[in-house]
Order: sequence, then structure tokens, then C-alpha cells
Amino acid sequence: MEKLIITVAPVGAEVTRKEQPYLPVTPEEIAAEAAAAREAGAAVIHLHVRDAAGNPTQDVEVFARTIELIKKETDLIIQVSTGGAVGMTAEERLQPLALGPEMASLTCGTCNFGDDVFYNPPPLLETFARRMQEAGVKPEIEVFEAGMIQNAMALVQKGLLKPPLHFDFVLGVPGAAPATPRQLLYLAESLPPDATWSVAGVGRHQLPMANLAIILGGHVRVGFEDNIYYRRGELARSNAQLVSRVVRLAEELGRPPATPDEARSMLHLPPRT
Ligand code: KMH
Ligand code: ZN
Repeated sequence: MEKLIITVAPVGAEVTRKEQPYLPVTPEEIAAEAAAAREAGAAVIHLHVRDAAGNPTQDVEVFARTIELIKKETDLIIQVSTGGAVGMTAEERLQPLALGPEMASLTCGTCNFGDDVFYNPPPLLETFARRMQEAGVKPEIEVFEAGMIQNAMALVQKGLLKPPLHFDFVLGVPGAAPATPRQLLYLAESLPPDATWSVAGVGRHQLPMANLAIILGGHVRVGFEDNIYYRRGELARSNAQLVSRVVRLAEELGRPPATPDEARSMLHLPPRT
């Protein structure tokens, strides 16, 4: 089987410092966390940023500063979030595309998200996909519900997404698809044959979903965005700690971690310049 691409999602938009004291918030903290995760075996960073008060923001200046620091310290593939936080406008969410990142997330549909609605109707998807295409940014298609795969394929039909596609299944969000083996198998088997995929299990589902992905030939996302615990009742001390555990398991199962450059090739990204 192929090497394992590990994505670290160290910040997210929902977790607070109160819940996870080690949550990186400033550009400097996020870059340090990114460097440690790279050292541990991550190849991709799924990036959200926060404002001075620690609240989620899509501000282009904060993204620019954070990306500059991450690039100074690592060769990670930087994937900016265009999901942002629920309630943000489309234009607000799209801001980091202006920085020309290698990748960006593209959630391909609307779903419940806890007590909120993560709103991504078809016209918004078309705008987001078009803007990514114009900016030369490779989308990672975020799938919170099975129907989002069909929505992505509709964008392919419209010429707004170009195969081979890369998907990330976000499983276990309250209100969306559950993190069960059956669900993951169904989603993985529903993809076009040339697609690649990873899974981000939420909360206690992060570790079992990661294990399943390693065995099934998928890839893995870990980090505080989706899960703040190392095990039940014990907070993780860093994102790197979560990455290291996946590396150990993957090595045992014959899937050593891909370097960022190896991941670029596997994801059909141009080589780093
Ligand atoms: N924060 C969630 C509402 C993404 O980054 O593209 C959306 C999210 C997905 O995190
Ligand atoms: Zn995200």
C-alpha cells in the first residue's frame, strides 16, 4: 500500500483555550505547533487562524503572517480552510485564497453542525470551486454527509473540479454522518477509482477512524480541530502527540508516513518551487 499522508488540523474554529489549554492561537504558536507536527510525521496542515481575542477569523493578514511563519519553519503542504466558522459569509470565508495556497478545503454541501447549520448551497459551491480553479488551488473536498460526494461530482460535470479529486470524510460531527466502519466503507467505496481520501474522526472517533483508514488504504487527519483528547479523560498535550501515535500505528501496519514532497506527488500537486 501507499505511504500514509497525515494531515494535522491543529486549530479549527470551535475549540477554545478553556477546553484545550494547549490550543495554538497566535501565528507564532500555530507555526510552532505546525513544525512539531511536521517533525512527528505530518505532511499537510489544514489551517484555521484566530484573531487577537482567540476567535475564529478568515482575515487575510492573519493567514498571511501564519503561512509565512509555517513556510519559514516547514515544508508542509498548506491547506487553508474556506469553511471558517458557521455564520461567516462566503466572501469572508474565501479570503485566504488570495494568498495562493497549495490547497484549500471545499465542503460540498449543507449539514447540521451541532446546534447550527453549516451552510453550503449549490451556488456557493460553484463560486468556491470556480475561485479555487482561478487561483490554481487544489481543493480538498470535505464530506460531512454522503450526498456531498454527489455534489462534488456535479461540480466535475460542470468543469469546476478537475479529477483526480481528493476527499476528506469528516465523521462524527453531531448532526451529520456518524463515525462508523460501515459509513466509512460506504463513503470510500462511493468515490471514483482515481480519487484519494482521508478521514477525520471527531472526538473519541479520531483514533478508530485513523486505524481503519490505514488498513483500508486511505489517509488520516488528526488534531485539535476534531479532537482534543489523547485518551478518555486525558487531554492531548500537543497536536504532534496525536500525529506521533498515528505514525507508530501506521509503521506497524506497513504504511510509513509520506513526506510533504511525497504527498505532493500522491495528491497530484506540482512540486514545491
Ligand atoms: N468549522 C466548520 C464549520 C473547513 O475547514 O473547511 C467548518 C470546517 C470545514 O472546519
Ligand atoms: Zn476546518
